[in-house]
Amino acid sequence: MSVITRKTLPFSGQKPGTSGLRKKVTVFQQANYLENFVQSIFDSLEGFAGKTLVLGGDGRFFNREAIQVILRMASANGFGRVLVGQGGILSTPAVSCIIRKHKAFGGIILSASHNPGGPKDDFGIKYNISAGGPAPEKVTEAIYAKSQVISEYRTLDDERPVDIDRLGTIDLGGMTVEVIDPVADYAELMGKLFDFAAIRDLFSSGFRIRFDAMHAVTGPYAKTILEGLLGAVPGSVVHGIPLPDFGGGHPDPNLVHAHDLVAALAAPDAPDMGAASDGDGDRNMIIGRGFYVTPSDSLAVLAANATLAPGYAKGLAGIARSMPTSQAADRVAEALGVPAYETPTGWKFFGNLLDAGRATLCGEESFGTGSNHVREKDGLWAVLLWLNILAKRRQSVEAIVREHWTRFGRNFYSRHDYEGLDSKAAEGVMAHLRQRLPTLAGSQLGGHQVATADDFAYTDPVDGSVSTQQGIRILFSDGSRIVYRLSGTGTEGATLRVYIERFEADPAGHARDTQETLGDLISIARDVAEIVPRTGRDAPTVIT
Ligand code: G16
Repeated sequence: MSVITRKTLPFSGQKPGTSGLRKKVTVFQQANYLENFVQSIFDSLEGFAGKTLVLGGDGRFFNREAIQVILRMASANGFGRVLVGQGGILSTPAVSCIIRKHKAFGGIILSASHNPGGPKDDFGIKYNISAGGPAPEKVTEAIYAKSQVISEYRTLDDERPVDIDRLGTIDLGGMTVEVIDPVADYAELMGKLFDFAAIRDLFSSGFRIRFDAMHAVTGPYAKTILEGLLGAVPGSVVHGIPLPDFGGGHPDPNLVHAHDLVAALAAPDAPDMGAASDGDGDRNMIIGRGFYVTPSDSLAVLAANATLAPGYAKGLAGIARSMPTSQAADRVAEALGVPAYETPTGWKFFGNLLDAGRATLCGEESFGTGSNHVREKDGLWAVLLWLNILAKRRQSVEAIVREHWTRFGRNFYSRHDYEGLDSKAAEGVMAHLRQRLPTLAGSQLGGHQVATADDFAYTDPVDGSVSTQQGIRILFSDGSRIVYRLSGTGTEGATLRVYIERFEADPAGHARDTQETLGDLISIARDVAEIVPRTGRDAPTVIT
């Protein structure tokens, strides 16, 4: 077996988005497409000779083929060892956990997260650094720059596939391939953070959960931890077998795509808690009996109660949220007397705050919550922290959230997505808003006073790096907000996201319907951005 160099030509558009490079499977299947990107990753890194790489994915279509290509290229480029999940399976938070525990140089995750999978759907690839988190912008920019000038890549001449289904160690051209149990390291870490004995008691007292793994990567993790280690009744984990096309579903845990779960929690015999996770296991949705918890509220509740879990008993150093996420968590930070951070969308922006010990909990409106235990958001972690809190408080999910609102006030919040827009039209909406910014501040919009309006820019407090054009914000003097940004994770056309928020301190107003409460701001948001005339859409495709 020997190393060979193959000639290639650059592909345009190998630019990582919010979370890695995501494209249609058919794009990745073009000769040299994956190889070019992988070589561009390796060419952007220094000092990995003889070191360890972690490799795995969410099991979607093309996962296995991509793993074989990357193993050969990792060997040819000089890595000493690759830890690969059995069957090619590793959830995104598990990769982060394994990189940290085994002090690996970095990791490659194969996933397009919550996007559908299958021959005609999406695939993705992402590089994570030695701290366990997504590569920061300067690395992803370097990868892109390399991809635009690449002329050759290194691989092995022997293309016989490595057996990734049997646990153990194999030599591949002088590099060690270690096929590992995808769940073990992660489950061990969860056992250190949470009071498993208290959660076992909760389940043995008759508490029931329905965890919908959506035929994505979390199935094996949830089965081992919830049913195996914690004693949830067998069958609590549904759609638990990872499938290459996610069973034809859309592995996005929200009210639209996890409709089965929503219906089960609304039924007369509903379990006490429902939860779902996405394609690669980093997102989560939490529901009580007939009661949906918004991701922003979930972050705030978890932060306010985190000390009930042993891993957080000493308190939080700070709480970070992405800019479009509701300000509910800021109120908790204020009450706890710890700093609140507002970062651009994308988990990578939390990495420095976590590494520097400035933030302990982080969260995003896009169904992501996590902590300093790894450097990715973590779906099952959020479920376990909720279970730990429920085990200690012995109240329903709904009662805990309602008490939270009574104490902190309620941030009514909703996100309206316009998916599959013509890219030019979507960019036109953003350009129009940017042009209007100077005249918005101080103006009245439908009876609401605009305090400020800007295009969000972020200066990282740890390394001073600056990220601009991170979303248009209209901030009203009563604390309400409208935020607009274009999704950075789609693979077809453009998706415009509009985030609407209004604060209500008075408990008498907390029971109101969210869309109704936000009604006037929703109309303002549509009109200011000229969404209907510019996109031809008179309603969003998804409302969460
Ligand atoms: C990714 C990032 C998240 C981010 C989300 C936003 O999530 O990891 O940090 O909040 O994208 O997506 P968009 O740009 O479409 O609004 P994931 O779960 O897709 O990796």
